[in-house]
Amino acid sequence: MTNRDVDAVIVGAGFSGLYATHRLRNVQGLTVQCFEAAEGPGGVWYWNKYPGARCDFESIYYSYTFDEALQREWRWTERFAAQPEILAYLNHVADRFDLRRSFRFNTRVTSAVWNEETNRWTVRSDDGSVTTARFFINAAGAFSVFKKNDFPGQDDFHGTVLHTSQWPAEGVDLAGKRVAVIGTGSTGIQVIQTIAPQVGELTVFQRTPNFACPLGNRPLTDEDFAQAVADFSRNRQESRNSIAGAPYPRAVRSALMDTPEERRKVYDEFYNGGGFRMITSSYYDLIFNPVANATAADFIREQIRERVHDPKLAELLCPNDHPYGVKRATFEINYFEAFNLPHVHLVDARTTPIVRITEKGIATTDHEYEFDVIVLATGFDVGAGALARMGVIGRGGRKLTDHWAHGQRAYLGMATHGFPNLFHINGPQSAAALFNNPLAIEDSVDFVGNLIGYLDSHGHTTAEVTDLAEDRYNELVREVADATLFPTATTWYMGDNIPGKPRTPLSLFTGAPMYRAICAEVETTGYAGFSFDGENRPLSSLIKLDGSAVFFLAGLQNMGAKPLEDCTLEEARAAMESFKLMQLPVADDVSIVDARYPIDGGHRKVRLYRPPIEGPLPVVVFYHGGGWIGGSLDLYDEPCATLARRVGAVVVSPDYRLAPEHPFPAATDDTVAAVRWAADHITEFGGDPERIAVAGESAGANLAAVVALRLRDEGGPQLRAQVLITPPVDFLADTESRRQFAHGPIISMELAMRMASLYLGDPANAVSPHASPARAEDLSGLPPALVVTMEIDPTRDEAENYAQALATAGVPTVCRRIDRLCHTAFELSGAIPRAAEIHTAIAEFLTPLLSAQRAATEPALG
Ligand code: N01
Repeated sequence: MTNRDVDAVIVGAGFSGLYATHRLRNVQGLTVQCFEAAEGPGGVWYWNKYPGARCDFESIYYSYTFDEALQREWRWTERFAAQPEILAYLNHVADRFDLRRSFRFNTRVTSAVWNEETNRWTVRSDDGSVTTARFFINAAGAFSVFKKNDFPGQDDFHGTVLHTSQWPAEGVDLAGKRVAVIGTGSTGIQVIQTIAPQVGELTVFQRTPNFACPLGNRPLTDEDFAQAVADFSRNRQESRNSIAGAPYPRAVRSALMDTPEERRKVYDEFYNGGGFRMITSSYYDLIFNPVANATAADFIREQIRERVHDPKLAELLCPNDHPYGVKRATFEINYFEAFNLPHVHLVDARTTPIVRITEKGIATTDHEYEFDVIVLATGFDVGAGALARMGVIGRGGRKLTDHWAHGQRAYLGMATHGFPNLFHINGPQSAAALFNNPLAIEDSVDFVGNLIGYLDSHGHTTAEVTDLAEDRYNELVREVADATLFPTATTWYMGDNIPGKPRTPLSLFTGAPMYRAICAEVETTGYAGFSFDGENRPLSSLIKLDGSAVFFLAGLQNMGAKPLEDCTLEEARAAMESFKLMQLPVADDVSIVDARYPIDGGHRKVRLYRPPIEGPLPVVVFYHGGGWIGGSLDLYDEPCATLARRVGAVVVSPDYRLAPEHPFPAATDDTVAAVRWAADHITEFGGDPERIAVAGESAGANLAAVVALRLRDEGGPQLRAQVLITPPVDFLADTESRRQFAHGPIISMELAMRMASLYLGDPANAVSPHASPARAEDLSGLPPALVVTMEIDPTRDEAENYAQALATAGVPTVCRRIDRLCHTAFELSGAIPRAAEIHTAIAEFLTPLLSAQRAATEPALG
């Protein structure tokens, strides 16, 4: 066999390998050598020829989008195509784009070694050839290694044992036979429902019952197809912006917002709607809120009980040890009805586990069953199992298997530290598990293709993810998983369906739009997290961000929430209020009363929060955020009640006039008036007027800083302290953080500027110290300050500069930067658990300053 030197070696001829070959060879003009162990193209769709194998994503979505003509010319015959049709499609693609000539079929890669002298991969294959290449592309897929049989005794069996992914191409005659199926995942369900009517006796060994929902398959009519063709470009666009990568209706409500009757209607519609709609389109909180999830789980169990005649059997088929959706959603066609057939039996392999395969069949802990055929539908060593078996050795002689000894990890699911110029397509920790695979594959290949283009156009030789980036991304994947219910079950999603395999989430569980946004940010920041010829690029914002915040932002994207920049004033106000849904419950031992404070001859509302503590308490007057144009007392109920408990203070939260209806300086007049009212009236509410601090978040923090200035200059009352959480303090600031986080998250500079201009009215007001306190000539004599900043926030640097200026002016100042959090984390306590760190910082700062002892020994500062 001739040895070759090429630009790229590609392994695999499934959806990934075929598109990678087209993109790198036909579009980018690289030379490629591709390997495939099978005799032809198809990947999983080549190997999985078991009876009933079928895609559970609609085929008009589960297909390539890179070529308009291809989309139009391939006429799918069913809504959910069966394996032979998908295999035919992939063969058609191979021919249409002339891909076969780049492949060596029936050939396995046996080793791939990085040569540090030549900066090339040396790839050996079992046909004896040696190929050298700049790039090594792992397109072997996540499901190419099937799970090793757990059961001893397979060789003793006198009948046939078949794994579903090794099904003979010529088929197996099961008519009249005694057949066992082990496993009731996506595959087992398809096999069982398909062979049940054909076989003599069917015995299903079920360890974990499944929340299977109807697939909803039917022939694709000419009308359906014409419609699909007409909608292709819109659908593809919409798909990439939707959680699962298909244009399904978006879930925009919590399951807990609806009555049981309303929920039933929703579940009825989506249960019967087919495909992934039940999980992606009904309610947005099924995947992270156990109470919401239980409503869907109950509904599905009810359907099972209605469909299976024998109540005991129905109960056995009802999943009850994991939430709905945390194991990969499964779909069925009359699966449950199969168990109504007299020759179909169910063995509960959890209470009576399988012990071994015997000469005659299968022995469990209480019985030996006799069979002619045993079908193993026991799943796969999911992830980059195939690559791990290829003897991959990277820089410094490091084996990939050693690198992954504690779990498979890959930056963006595409790159591994220590393995330069090796790229995975939909590798471990990509978002592919919840993302329409052909689209995910196109995105991943395009990213790699662009990265190779970037390398070449910038004269670089190698690209490798940095150690830091790989670690941080792995941590992000774990943090996102922890924000969901996925870790509550043992699954291939969590990497632990194989005994002994380390538990690592194998997917980023954000849904497609956030994963795509992360990749886009990496790309537009010059491949953040990569190292080019040893020169490291820093991490990008979304990768640094706490996983719970990323998951929250992903939720907004999945719902199709309008970016605040695109909202009208009313929409922006409503969007801000909706954050209330993302808060912990308000502490119920904090008493809340409303009162009124006078301003300009009228009155405004003020809300007081008192914790269950005896005696006159210190007072914190807290100003809510909302960009001076929105926010409300209601929105800040939870942060204020928590603050009251954590500090042991009466928290006074005044309403103030908002822009643009009431531009600057209306809000500052109101906030000053509110403190004065508190000083005069707080004893009526159990507060101590001698111990008052002001605090605020975001725009409210700006107002708190201004209040401190004005009270100093306008005759008090004296304040004990000021707490400024993410304060914008200079409308004209030109800082690194404003540039670095110009696009957010949450607050972009475009939005900040728009809100600022509504608030300021006349732009000349920007220089007033009552709008931009950082511009005050003298900061001395102000009360002690706590400035809390978030690492990933455009206001970070101006706030930290202000803290520095306060300290320079002699004001006792503490500046706390909370790493990896973003603007507005303070009011997202339910979504971002680390918001509690802000309260901790405030309590640590305020408790000594507001203590009664301090009042007895020294006068309040200020
Ligand atoms: O594998 P699985 P799969 N004793 O791991 C059971 C894709 N797919 O081949 O849950 C007894 O999901 C195991 O039980 P438990 C899809 O992504 C797609 O079905 O571990 N039972 C489980 O019931 C899917 O997720 C399509 O307790 C044992 C089953 O075997 C992925 O492939 C179609 C056992 C394995 O389920 C894998 O699905 C088919 C033991 N020792 C598959 N070991 C499409 O439609 C395992 N089990 C696109």
